[in-house]
Amino acid sequence: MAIAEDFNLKATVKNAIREALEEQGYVNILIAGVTGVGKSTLINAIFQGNFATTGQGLPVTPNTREIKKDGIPLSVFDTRGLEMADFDATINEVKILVSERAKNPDPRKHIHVAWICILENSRRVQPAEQDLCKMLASYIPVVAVITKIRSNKSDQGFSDKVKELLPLARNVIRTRALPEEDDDGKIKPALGLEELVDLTMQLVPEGMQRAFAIAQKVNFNQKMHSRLIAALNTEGVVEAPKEILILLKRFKKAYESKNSIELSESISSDFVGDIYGRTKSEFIAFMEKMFQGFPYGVSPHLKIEVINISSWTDSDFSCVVKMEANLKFLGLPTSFNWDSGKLFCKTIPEGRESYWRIIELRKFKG
Ligand SMILES: Nc1nc2c(ncn2[C@@H]2O[C@H](COP(=O)(O)OP(=O)(O)O)[C@@H](O)[C@H]2O)c(=O)[nH]1
Ligand SMILES: [Mg+2]
Repeated sequence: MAIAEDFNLKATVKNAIREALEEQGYVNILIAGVTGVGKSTLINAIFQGNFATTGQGLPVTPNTREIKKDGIPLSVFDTRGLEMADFDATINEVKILVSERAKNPDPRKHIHVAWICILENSRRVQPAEQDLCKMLASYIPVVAVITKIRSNKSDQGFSDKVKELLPLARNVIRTRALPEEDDDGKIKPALGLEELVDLTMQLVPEGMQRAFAIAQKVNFNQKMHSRLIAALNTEGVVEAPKEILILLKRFKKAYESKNSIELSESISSDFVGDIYGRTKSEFIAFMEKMFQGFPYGVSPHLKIEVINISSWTDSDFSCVVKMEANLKFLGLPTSFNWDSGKLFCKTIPEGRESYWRIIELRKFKG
């Protein structure tokens, strides 16, 4: 038997994703705060790949290191030195860094957002933090991040105090980067990370949002992902009778949602074919294998075109179709394109509700 079209899906998809990634943007985040406030821990809790613990980063100023990692479209500029007596010098270094970068014609080089971290336990906002916030806010959005919060109730007016003392910060987010065990052995979960990610997402420029979505790990499977996927939308070009239209739309929908069970409902149990399977179970197995070959974040799009109708009765609708699939990765079009060529497709009404199903699918010769 010949299940044809055994194209090298994995390699092709990988290539297409790599190309798409090149257009995804790049995010630069500045994170500042006194030593021990929890910057590195926060970075690791929010970003992919143990971000802060791998490598020292490159010093870009005496008190700022740039941390980045292969394959992640993010740089974190980790600034310390706010606790030093001459914090003015640190703030000036950062000012030069941010303002010079802002002049770069490539927006991927700009610093896009800053987090200023303040320890909840300190109950104080230092003059260094106030000066830094004021300076940064004239260039980029600033978020005040309260770190190592003890509980939801432990704030006791501290957030308001931070808001008052850092009036230019866009918001104050309370966080706990590490889950903790309390005295009774109960685990207290990390807190505020999603909120910080959501707010930051809104603050980074649109062209960098996808990069940020990829770099962070807190919210990948939830809102961000669906937001990106929601942007996808292609309608197949179909001209056929209503029943066939419904069938092809169901087929398309099942294919696009990588749902082999739904797909199976569009296929007659008496299916015969010579291209993706000889029988229904072979056909479904082929599709299943293909769906599994699509990595996470990849969504297939199927365009079905009815080229020619050869039979149109109450019990048989036969036509020549062409299917074209392409893949999007996190909403980005990739160069992946697959064309079925001309296929002969026979459909019949089946079952009690006379629901039309595909009973034959062959390479069209002619
Ligand atoms: N309990 C608790 N400890 C934390 C939290 N965040 C950081 N730490 C601890 O605080 C210490 C300093 O954190 P680190 O991230 O190195 O601070 P940095 O100097 O600002 O980078 C480390 O021992 C962390 O484990 C947190 O949310 N809860
Ligand atoms: Mg650190």
